[in-house]
Amino acid sequence: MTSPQATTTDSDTIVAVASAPGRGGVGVVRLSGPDAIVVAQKITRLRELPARFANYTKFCDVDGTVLDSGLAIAFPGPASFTGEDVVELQGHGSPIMLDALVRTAIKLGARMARPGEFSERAYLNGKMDLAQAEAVADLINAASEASAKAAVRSLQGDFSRLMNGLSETLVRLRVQVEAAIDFPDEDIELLAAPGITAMLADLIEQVEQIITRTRSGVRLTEGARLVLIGAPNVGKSSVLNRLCGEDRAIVTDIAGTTRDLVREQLQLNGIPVELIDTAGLRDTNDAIEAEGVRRARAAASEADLVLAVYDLADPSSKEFIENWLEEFQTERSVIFPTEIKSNVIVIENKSDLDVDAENKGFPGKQVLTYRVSAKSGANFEELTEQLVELLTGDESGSGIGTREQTYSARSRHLLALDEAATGLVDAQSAITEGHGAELVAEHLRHAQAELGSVCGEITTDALLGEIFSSFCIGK
Ligand SMILES: Nc1nc2c(ncn2[C@@H]2O[C@H](COP(=O)(O)OP(=O)(O)OP(=O)(O)O)[C@@H](O)[C@H]2O)c(=O)[nH]1
Ligand SMILES: [Mg+2]
Repeated sequence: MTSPQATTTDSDTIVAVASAPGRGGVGVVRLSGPDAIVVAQKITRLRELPARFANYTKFCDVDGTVLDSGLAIAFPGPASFTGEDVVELQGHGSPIMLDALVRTAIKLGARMARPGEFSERAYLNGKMDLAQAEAVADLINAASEASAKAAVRSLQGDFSRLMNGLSETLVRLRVQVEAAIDFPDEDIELLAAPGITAMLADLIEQVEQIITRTRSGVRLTEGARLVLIGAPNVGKSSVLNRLCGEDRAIVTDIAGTTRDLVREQLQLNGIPVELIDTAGLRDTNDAIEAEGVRRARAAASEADLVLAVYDLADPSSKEFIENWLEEFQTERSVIFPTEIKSNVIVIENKSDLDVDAENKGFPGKQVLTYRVSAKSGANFEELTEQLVELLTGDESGSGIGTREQTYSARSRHLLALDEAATGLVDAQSAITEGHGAELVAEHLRHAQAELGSVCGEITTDALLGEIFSSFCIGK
């Protein structure tokens, strides 16, 4: 575990309901800080709270009124979640009583915890690094079992260990490069030595491999938004129903059936996905349908992946997609210059019909096509794998989340890794182009700072605030 740059200086004792909002069999109030045990002793009226022992007790208000009864468990620091003195009061899961307990703790000197403050203190006290603290929140928010398992792996430090391994190799490389700075007459030759160039090349390869794995992790954690688009009546709603395994959207043979966006949450081999069905795109005088078409276009422009559907038996619907692709790719290329190919998949639907041979394929278009029948379900398993592969970059889209090495990650981590890769590649070019050690060292320093920001060795208060404020209260 890496040691964080600061320990908590906050001497407040914080309190919050740690169990889920609403009613439950059991509800937990958590206290952390220097006065946690004293406050809990006053609430429980117990003279002693032996460490890690489940004390069955009453919980009282400051005036002695009994609010509830339950278990009080003390975890004296540093052997606690936050590293500080922590007490958990486990009462009955009545939201009213839990609130009353929190108010009592506040009257006794504690203050209400901010969202994520328990995890933030755990991080600041070196109980876990930043990527692990984020995994706590990702575990709580996980939308699929695969996402939850991946978050547990990150929480246990799988991702952090990889990052720390990279960081250590980079430190060893930097030692050599920084040493060359002291020999300004020979630094260029020193840097071009095979020891350094091979180490750098190896490091770049490692970072790239980790980027690929991290991308899958980000998908598992953050999910993806998929949007179905196409001419009316091509079978978009039928495709949505097939992928959901349920009749969620209305299907009829009337063109213009779907008007508004239909959103469904589902999992594609463990990846949490929001799939959005849209109104068939066409020019129309119907004000309601026109609004639907506008919404469809807007949804497509914000999608992680667009599923452009056409009807194999209807050449005009294919032509429609061809024209739409031109327009869409131009629009997207401005925002995502490198992603054009991977964010659209063309679905050739109604393969069960006797289709015209001429109507097959997209000659000259660099776009992935997939042939299915929403009616018979033909090819849907393969389509799902293909979608997962497109979303994660993982070639065996079959079970990304079930694999042992998949850990959870966030876009923030991916951006930092990309920046680190850029720093390393820049250092490599600087060596090849015969620049001095100063410049090479500067690129490597940049890469190190980016790697360090993932686990939180190098962070700013603003970044910490942003990360922990998205947690729930009590965590
Ligand atoms: N033969 C065959 N018919 C299909 C298939 N998929 C959909 N259909 C039929 O095509 C018609 C239109 O299907 P929808 O799913 O409503 O099409 P849509 O693209 O959502 O249509 P709009 O909402 O009007 O834009 C219905 O009669 C479906 O039963 C398929 O794979 N094979
Ligand atoms: Mg529809």
